Amino acid sequence: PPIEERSLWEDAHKMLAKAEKEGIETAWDRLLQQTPHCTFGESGICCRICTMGPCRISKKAPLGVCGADTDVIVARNFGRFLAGGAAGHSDHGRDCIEAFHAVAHGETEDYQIKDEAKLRRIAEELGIAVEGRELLDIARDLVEEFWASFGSQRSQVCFVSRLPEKQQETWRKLGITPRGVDREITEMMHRTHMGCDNDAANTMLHSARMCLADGWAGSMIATEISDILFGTPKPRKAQVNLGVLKKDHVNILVHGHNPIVSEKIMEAVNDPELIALAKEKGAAGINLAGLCCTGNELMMRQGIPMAGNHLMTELAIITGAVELIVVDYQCIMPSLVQVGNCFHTKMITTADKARFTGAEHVKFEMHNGMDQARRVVRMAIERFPLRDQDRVEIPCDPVDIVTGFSNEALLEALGGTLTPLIEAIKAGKIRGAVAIVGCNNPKYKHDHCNVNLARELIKKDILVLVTGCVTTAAGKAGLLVPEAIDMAGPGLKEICGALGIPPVVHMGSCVDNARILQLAALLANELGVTIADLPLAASSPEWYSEKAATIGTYAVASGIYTHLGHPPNITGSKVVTDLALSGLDDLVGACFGIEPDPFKAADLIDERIRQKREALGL
Ligand code: BF8
Ligand code: SF4
Repeated sequence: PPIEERSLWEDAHKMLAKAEKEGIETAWDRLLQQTPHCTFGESGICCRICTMGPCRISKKAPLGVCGADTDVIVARNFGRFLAGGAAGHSDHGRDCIEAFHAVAHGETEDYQIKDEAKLRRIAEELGIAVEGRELLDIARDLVEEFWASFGSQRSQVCFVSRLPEKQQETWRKLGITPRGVDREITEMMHRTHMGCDNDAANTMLHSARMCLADGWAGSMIATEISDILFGTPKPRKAQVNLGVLKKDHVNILVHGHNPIVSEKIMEAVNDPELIALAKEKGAAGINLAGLCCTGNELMMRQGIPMAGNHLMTELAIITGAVELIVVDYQCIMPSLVQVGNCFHTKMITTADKARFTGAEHVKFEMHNGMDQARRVVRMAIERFPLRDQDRVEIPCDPVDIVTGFSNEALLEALGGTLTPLIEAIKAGKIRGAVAIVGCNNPKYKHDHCNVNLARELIKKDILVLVTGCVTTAAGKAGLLVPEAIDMAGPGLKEICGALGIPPVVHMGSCVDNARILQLAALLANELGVTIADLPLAASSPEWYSEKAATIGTYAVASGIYTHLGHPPNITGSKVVTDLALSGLDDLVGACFGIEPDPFKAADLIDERIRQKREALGL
């Protein structure tokens, strides 16, 4: 498509034009080369699970060599797809426990406990004695509790206790109460080996269980520990888009997911010695900006600006103003190495589990995080004299946003209890809430669906919560500031206006969707119902990743109707598709809905919220 049709944004248009002029390839070019996509893969009916195959299902050949039919093949492929997502989030959570463990056992001076009150509160919630005990004693017990949620074989993961009893009962009856994170993921790999779970519906139920382990443990533990170690987010101002890069500064981008690396880079950037070195090299200072989810983590807690979301990552380098990009893991396009090579931009990897050929590896460990961060920042400064200022183009001015709405901050804005929110919902001033989450995908006009869905929903007096890459979209559209209430319906405008919050509320990164699960559970407990009874929904309009599908599945399994812009690769199976689009509704009280058009999607979600309100007698 022409450049204007590839993205909603001016900064993207300008960088795409620059890429074209300078002959730099981007995801959009490669999508064209890959189109049309293989229809067997797209509908999920290609099986590569054993070497009697690969098998692909057609009219002529309706069964694989082993006899597996299209339903079994689709369910197995989808189960493994979801396992990838659950493993990604949860292994991020595991790294957070590693850091927390090192702090609790005095093995590092590079990380500390920033939110003592939250540590005590969560320990108490999980039944750990806190009265009269040393902080690190409590921390060590909490670490063990978290490890147990990964390694446990028989007991449920820790935060299932946050759910209403009635909902826990539903899960027990269905056999989907998640045990240890690692057990559920391993079992999925076992079930989908040739000759094991050959019943599509049964595989799907285990998918639900495994994704719940991610939502209510892997991701939730990641969020809670990140708050304990780096501070629980509070509302604060920040800025978004490529305009946050500075022509006269050393520009460093952090990309990936885990704040354990990016928080240290942020500290190093503020080191007076390194700032002096940058000035020696001719720069006015050092500028740090985020990309994707680690950008969300830094923005939520520290107000560090956000350069862009998933499809902006290549384009950020194309400004020519980036000295260095430092990454940990997930959603990092390997092409960034090549795009960086078109400029003076250096790419640094930090995790042994995510190395990129052509990038330099600076391994971050618990005991050396600060030293390594300084080393990386020094490397960035050394690159500054190599920059060709004639090729630099910073395409726009930044847009202001307000971020930092953890549940703790939301409760504070509400005056300490959920009552004002519940009253507003009962009165129909806020008709419901929708979490718009997830990614970009070059198959869509970048951010068109993310932004327009949010705009349509707030017009209908529906509060919107955003995380992940939708955050940057909403921010660029001017939706993350209190003044955005002028775009909202009258009820939402009144309530958000009185509270001084935006109608679209930023709740964090993708693992922070756990905050939304917790909020849903708090509301359900307060009202004496289950999450499935609430006027809530979720949406991932432009999703691309395994993790996004896992989030969607744990949302549905938790009772939250979830809209997706396009289906996963499951359409080759009627059993799996029907379960996803309606069957799950009978089991867990929610299902998926598919609609690529954001305006129609808003109506679909609105109708669901209307039904939920009606069932509650509202
Ligand atoms: O975990 S929203 S493109 S960056 S997968 Fe990735 Fe999607 Fe962005 Fe964060 Ni989430
Ligand atoms: Fe073919 Fe069955 Fe092997 Fe899959 S598991 S590749 S369907 S023989």
